[in-house]
Amino acid sequence: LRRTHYSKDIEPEMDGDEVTVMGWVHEIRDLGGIIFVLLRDRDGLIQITAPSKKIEKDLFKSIRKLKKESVVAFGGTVQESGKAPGGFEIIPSFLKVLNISKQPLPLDPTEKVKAEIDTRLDARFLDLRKPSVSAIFKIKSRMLHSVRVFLEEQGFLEINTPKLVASATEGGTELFPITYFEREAFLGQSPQLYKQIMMSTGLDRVYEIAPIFRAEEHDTLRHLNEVISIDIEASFVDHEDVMKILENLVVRVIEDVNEHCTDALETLGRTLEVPETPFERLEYDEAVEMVNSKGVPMKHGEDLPRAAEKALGEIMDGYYFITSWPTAIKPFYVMPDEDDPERSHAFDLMYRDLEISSGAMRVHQHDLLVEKIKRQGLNPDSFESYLSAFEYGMPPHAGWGLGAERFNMTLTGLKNIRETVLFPRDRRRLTP
Ligand code: AMO
Repeated sequence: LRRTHYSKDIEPEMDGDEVTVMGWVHEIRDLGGIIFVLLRDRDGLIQITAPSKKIEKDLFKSIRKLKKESVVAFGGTVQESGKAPGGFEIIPSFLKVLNISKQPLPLDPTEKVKAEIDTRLDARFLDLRKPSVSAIFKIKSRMLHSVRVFLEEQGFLEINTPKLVASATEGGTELFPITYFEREAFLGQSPQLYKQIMMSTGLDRVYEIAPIFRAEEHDTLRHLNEVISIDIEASFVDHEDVMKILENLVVRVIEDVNEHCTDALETLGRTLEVPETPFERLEYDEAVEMVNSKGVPMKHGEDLPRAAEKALGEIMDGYYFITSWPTAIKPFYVMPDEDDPERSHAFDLMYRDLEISSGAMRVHQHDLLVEKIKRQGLNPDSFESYLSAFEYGMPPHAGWGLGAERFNMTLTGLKNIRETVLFPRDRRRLTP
């Protein structure tokens, strides 16, 4: 028994053709003398139309006994039909039940009955059968594919760095400690130190798409404890150069998603406009003024509180950069501005009120780096293997990290980051 066609491969013009289709029983409508079964596969629905007068008695009986979400194979003849999805139906000649689904279902894949996010995540395998949920992951897959193609075109090499690590990179409080034989170790917060070490190897431009782990205690719609980070690092360039790469990447991904994910976007009711480049660049000081002008109190020198991000999101539409961040609130590896060391060459990429990427030109001088590590209250000894790469010829370099889920939120329009991860990890959730 072999599948001959997916739903998307059958057209009304195939009227009269014999096909075998496989999938899940989405819905059954039994009108007595005629039964309609909607069969669902990855890309859509197929209507199976079974009139008692036209098909064998036994077959009709077994169709009548079908249970929702059971896995079946139907063989039959394609018949043009204006009313059915895709403009065709199948008059069945055989049915094979491949697996029966238990009843009742923990949630309704036809989406007639809405479910809370926790119920959905508990029965995620069923939730993912909904077209509006699988659409998110079709877009995510295309997004990551497009990122890889774009970065390879720009001369980047894909690398893999360890996720079992010895030290913090993004500040000590957000670390997951683990037991590594006799020692303490951590889950990697960012490939930051490794991608910088790679700049001293001469490989020049690298990227990594991999999980990062953050022990964020807070429960928000924008934070998870495990996310995918798209990281790049490039040599002999500055922050402006990597900001250009980032904005061009965003544009390319949107173009590709528009071209290849038309059905998924339609399912989500989403249209994506291709943004114009260069994206607007706001200096940190200007951003603070704008936030204050909205009546949100915030001092120069603080990181943006949530209320400030929201205020900016009301003023700014689409994607924009915030540049020239205070050196004091950015990590030690960020290069201070030569003319005003209180300011740095760090930037964030925002989409309305959501930060989707951070990056910077980096400190490449060993002694300045040691000084900055100390100034942040950290011990340079715990960065020995990182620091030694700066003693034997480290070129100037810059890079960024782009959160794959937050980027996906900007494409899909979703407000809860949990929806953009197959099996999300938050403060309360470690299964499935
Ligand atoms: P940062 O810590 O800003 O920078 O992380 C980069 C991007 O990763 C995403 N992100 C998260 N998304 C959801 N939940 C989280 N808990 C979470 N943490 C991070 C965000 C964020 O903008 N080393 C630097 C990058 C660099 O300078 O190259 C870094 O990790 O989208």
